[in-house]
Amino acid sequence: MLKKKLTALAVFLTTIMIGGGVAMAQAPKEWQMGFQEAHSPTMERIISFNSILFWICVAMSIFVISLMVYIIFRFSAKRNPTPSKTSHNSLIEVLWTVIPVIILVAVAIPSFRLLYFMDRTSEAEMTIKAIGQQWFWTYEYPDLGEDISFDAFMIAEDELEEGQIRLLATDESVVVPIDTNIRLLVTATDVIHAWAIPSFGVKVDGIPGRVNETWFRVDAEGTYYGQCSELCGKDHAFMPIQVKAVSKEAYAEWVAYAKEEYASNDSDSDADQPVARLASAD
Ligand SMILES: [Cu+2]
Repeated sequence: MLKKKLTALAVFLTTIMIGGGVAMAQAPKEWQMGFQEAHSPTMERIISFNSILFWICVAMSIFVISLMVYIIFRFSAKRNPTPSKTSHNSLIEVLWTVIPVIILVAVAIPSFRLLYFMDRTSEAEMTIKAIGQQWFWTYEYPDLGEDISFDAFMIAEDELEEGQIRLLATDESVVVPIDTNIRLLVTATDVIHAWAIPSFGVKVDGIPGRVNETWFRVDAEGTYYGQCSELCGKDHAFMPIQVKAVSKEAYAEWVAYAKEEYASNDSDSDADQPVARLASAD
């Protein structure tokens, strides 16, 4: 039994070390333009929908700017000393109403389709509950059946270790298996927070007294970072989210570890997660 526990711990620690160092991590980069890489179906669709919208914007901008340049040039006071008195043109007025309507409807259809796609999955294989608090996240794994629950605090700047990212690394990670449909439930205990991971295309408000739902399916092992995305008070910027996606085998090992470490935790686990770790100096 003890040997089994130790093996589980060793595998888990290896996973953590790999996850924290060499393995792929999705976080903001200096001078980054655009999105972080997509690693969940929702984000893949957001990025492809965004590129359609982008080219529609480019086409419209070119069209409008060319018209303006033409008008400024062709109808200047010098080239057009006696302006025409035209004030109505039914054909043009119908066109500049109908064409934008067609464009808006054409954009709305894929937009709503995506909205419903990200809303929920009918085939969730597991559930994670994220609870926003001032100012950290509590996670529960209700499927594991043993009241698995833990808090994740940001690691303060002066406690950062090699490979940990300032303002994004947390002391405990949300560990998930790859290639698994994960239902995410989000709520809060005090004020409104929002659980967000750019690479997953997830951004869901956690509202006291309500449970919001979304889902994600991670396609690659690695560490994914996000932040609370609803202004929630003075340490809003200091309650990041760190997700470690691991193979299904490593996840099974982690579950064994979690059942030992986090099951119905009350007093003892608070010892290594003091509130003092929060960035607040006051
Ligand atoms: Cu918050």
